[in-house]
Amino acid sequence: MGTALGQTLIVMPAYNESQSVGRVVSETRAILPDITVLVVDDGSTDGTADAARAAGALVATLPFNLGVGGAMRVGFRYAAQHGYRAVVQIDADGQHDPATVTGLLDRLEDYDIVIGARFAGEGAYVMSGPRRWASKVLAWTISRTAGTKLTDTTSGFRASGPRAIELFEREYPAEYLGDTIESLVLACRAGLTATQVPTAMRDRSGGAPSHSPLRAAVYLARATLALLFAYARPKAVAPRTIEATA
Ligand SMILES: Nc1nc2c(ncn2[C@@H]2O[C@H](COP(=O)(O)OP(=O)(O)O)[C@@H](O)[C@H]2O)c(=O)[nH]1
Ligand SMILES: [Mg+2]
Repeated sequence: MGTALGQTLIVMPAYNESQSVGRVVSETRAILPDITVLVVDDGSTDGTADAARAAGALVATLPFNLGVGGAMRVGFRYAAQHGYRAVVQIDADGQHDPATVTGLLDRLEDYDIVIGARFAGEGAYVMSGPRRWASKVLAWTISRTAGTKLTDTTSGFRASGPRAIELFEREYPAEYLGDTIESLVLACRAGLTATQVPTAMRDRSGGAPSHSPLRAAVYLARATLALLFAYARPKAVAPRTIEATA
């Protein structure tokens, strides 16, 4: 048994996802009874907040666009203040299957962070070109830091347990790509543990991806830089709960 659904907060970063967010919230709530869904509407201009609310989500509306990392920080802060034991990040475009959330929660028994990894054998999701190579380099480097094999460090489908919530509500990287790569490095260097479970990736159910082909082309350079910055930063102070158990 993993963390109870009643103690789990789903955090859905959303930027102009009015075409899909309602459906994704409804599906998530139908599959996971008792779950609370917090949509962080990041300065959308298309009615994302109303669609999310109509489907039964709590909505935090940011006055202007902060990016996924800034939105996730809001989610972690909310979770910490309201005593949630787990945060699961799910994209608002329908690519992450809520049916696999319980599989992530089960692994939180033994790890602080559980990544829903896209190319660990499930589904047919393929990356191509520089994005694929960047992912391989990053996965290899971060696996060394984490002390375990992680193959998909840029996945936005993740579960975080109590120690990770405590760290991330204080410090969560908000710069481009930091929300996935740098947050993992930050956590592992602070002594938290991470693992992955294979998950299938579905197609977007509407709207447009935020990564254009051009953005994907500069991915390698920026991701490598992001990683260098992550290692250049001083180590984060371990959360209190770690000290208590040490
Ligand atoms: N809060 C916030 N969410 C964003 C932003 N850009 C994208 N997202 C959300 O992040 C999730 C993943 O974005 P997406 O464009 O699908 O990225 P991809 O799946 O990696 O191609 C979706 O739920 C988006 O709505 C942003 O600037 N702010
Ligand atoms: Mg997507």
